[in-house]
Amino acid sequence: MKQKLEEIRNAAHTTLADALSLDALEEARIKFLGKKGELTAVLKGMGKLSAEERPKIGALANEIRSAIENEIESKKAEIASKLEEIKLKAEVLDVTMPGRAKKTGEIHPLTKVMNNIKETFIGMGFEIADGPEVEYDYYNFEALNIPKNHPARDTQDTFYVSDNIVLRTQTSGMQVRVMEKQKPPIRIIAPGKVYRSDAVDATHSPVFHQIEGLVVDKGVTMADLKGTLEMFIHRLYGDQTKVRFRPHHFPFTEPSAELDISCFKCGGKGCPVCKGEGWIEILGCGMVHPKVLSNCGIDPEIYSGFAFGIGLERIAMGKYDINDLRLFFENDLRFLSQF
Ligand code: 2U9
Repeated sequence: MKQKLEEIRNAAHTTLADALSLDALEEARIKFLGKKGELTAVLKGMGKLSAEERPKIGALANEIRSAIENEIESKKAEIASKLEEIKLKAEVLDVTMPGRAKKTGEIHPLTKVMNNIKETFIGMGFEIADGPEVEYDYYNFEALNIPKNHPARDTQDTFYVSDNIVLRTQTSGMQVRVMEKQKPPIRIIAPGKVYRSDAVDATHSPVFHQIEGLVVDKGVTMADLKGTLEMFIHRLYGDQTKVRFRPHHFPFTEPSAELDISCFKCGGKGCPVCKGEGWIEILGCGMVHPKVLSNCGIDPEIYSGFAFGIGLERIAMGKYDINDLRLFFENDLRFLSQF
């Protein structure tokens, strides 16, 4: 038994000397000192020893146990200090290294133009109306005087979620909702994404942005429409910009017009930007159709109003001299970081 104990002492010493990690130390402790360990197994057999031998072997076993325990403890300290050393080396900070600049995003050019237009109208007393992009056919078409068989449904062909739910083709539905709830005076702009079933090319995208405006009150006339939009254009393009209204047709306004501005590049002389015309089309507008007012619960005999619609991409393309609409949506940082 004495020999067995000495063998355990030697085996434990060799194992511990080779141990390189705290896990290996724990494994060794279980192997030699654990409940089912080798030393314990020897101690369990001590009953068979003579009364003379038992205390001697007992003393030797205790000595070996504490020798192994001490060796484990000192090895533990050694490994821990090595680990600490490795950790410190890995964490060495070179304070002379140049810092890494954090890249922050830019505000998207469309958002910039959108904010600019919003601020201009807020400055004129308009409020912002926000609403759903997934809209009932009724709010997107019917209430706006565009029944099921109307040709305007072709030019505003959209994505149908179901028979009576569409992705909105214009933000007008929001304005219908405001009129249903709120009595005039109403002065709102409805900005946001709109959708049309168009193939992608340099001037078309199935998703684009609009800002529509609506003013309804007693005695609102075409003169209010012209004055408001002229002031808006002057804020956006400068006071030198000339404005003209060309007759047009929209189902939801009567009379309707398109607003052109004198070319911001050549001042009206004619150049490639205005295709030699001297004028650039900016937005559509008109007096709200009496039928649309009554659809929304507003008496057209008492109230009148004007409305307008601005395509944001067209404005941003003109402002930043961009010739391909797709650039707005590709998220190429080389493009986006220019604004
Ligand atoms: C209500 C009544 C009338 C909104 C209007 C336009 C004219 C217009 C186009 C601009 C470029 C659409 O994005 S675009 O293709 N819009 O020309 N929009 S009047 O008229 C309304 C809106 C709401 C209740």
